[in-house]
Amino acid sequence: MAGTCIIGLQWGDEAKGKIVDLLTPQHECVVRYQGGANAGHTVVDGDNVYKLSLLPSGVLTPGVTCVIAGGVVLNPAKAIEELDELASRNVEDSDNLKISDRVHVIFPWHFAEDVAMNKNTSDGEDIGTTGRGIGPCYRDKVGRSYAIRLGDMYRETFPDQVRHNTAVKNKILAAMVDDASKFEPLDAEAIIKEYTAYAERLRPYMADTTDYLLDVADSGKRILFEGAQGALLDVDHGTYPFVTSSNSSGVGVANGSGVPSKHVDKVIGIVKAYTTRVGGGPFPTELDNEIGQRIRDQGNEYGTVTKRPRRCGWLDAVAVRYTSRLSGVDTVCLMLLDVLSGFEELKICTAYKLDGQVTQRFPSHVDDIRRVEPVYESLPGWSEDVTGARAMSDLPKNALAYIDRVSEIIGLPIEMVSVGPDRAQTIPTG
Ligand code: 2SA
Ligand code: MG
Repeated sequence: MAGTCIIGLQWGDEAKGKIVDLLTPQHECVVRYQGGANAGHTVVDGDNVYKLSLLPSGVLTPGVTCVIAGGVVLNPAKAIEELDELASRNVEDSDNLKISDRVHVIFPWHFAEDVAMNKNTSDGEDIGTTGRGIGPCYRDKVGRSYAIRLGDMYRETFPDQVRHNTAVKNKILAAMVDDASKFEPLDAEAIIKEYTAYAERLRPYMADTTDYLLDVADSGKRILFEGAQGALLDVDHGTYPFVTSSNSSGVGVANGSGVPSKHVDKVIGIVKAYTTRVGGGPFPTELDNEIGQRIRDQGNEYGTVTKRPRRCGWLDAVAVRYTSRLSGVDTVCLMLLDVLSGFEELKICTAYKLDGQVTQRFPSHVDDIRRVEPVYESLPGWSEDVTGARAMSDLPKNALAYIDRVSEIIGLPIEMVSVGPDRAQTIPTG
């Protein structure tokens, strides 16, 4: 047994990066295994704020090996940009990063397709993707015809692969844009030049990470699996089609990393004390009013990657119970509790009403999720600022009651409570 998983149980932005950062020193390596540069992990250490979208949050801890496993889609420019930024801040990196030769690489046509496809869902509502080429790259990976993996970029055949793909993608893109006369075709030779330079820069990091991780797991050393996005964005089990294109719930750990689940002995679910969502799609407890705006202001709820305002609402315990079961969660960290300070009344959604029936089931079809009416339980709020709390005994009585009730409703122990972005603002409950 060797693995701990950190999984977001909502629609992302649960502050997973903070918990990953906290637990990293107890692990031999930290692994990103799905998603790409659509994630936004903020780690705060004193006066230093690090915003990472692709590199594992563990790169901030010297002596820990960081792995970008095969299930990730790699934006090489972004990886290099983050490496350069860390180097300029004297954060140790180069010996400690391994990037799988199996990762699929995001090319310029993927960005262009992402923008064009976003507005063309069969559902009618925009997905509101991050525009980072994630969906198109995963689609090509599964489709197998126009995909290029990191390991391919060092082969003689690479330039011809790019020429072939560019020719086909230019036709597809011309057909997708509204005004074909304004379409500027992608230039294969320029892409070859740009990406060959990326490949050279990333060469020292490339490795067979599946083999490496299996060796680490077999030797019983500890691995931390860092989930990106949240379980409700899981392509198979989330609010499809308003999801990302990878398995962002706990079920994705084995397929993305290549490490079988028998090596995982602890799954930690990360839950915000309320709910947020960026992009389109149903959101039963959304507060499209002044309470939602107040949560957004108090929680600074804007996308790390795209700066988009996040939609805000009450804690949806039906959704969290579903995603915690799906992800095999053992314990929960309750994040951003401080954001709820100052509300007279707090609400938790304990059930849904659908077609007159009260249900605990999280519906599988997006139209049913759109139609559910949340059943709320009301709890008294607290007026005290809790950001200075360092022990459970420092928290107001109503905050403690809120934590207990959340734990009871979702049926899981809460292991840690976070009252602010700093490492020090994390309170173990036990
Ligand atoms: P994509 O780009 O194909 O993955 O978008 C598909 C949907 O997944 C959502 N998504 C996210 N939701 C929350 N946080 C994410 N990361 C960034 C952050 C988002 C940002 O940490 O703040 O900066 O806007 C993330 N990544 C993807 C996305 O909104 C679509 O609904
Ligand atoms: Mg985020």
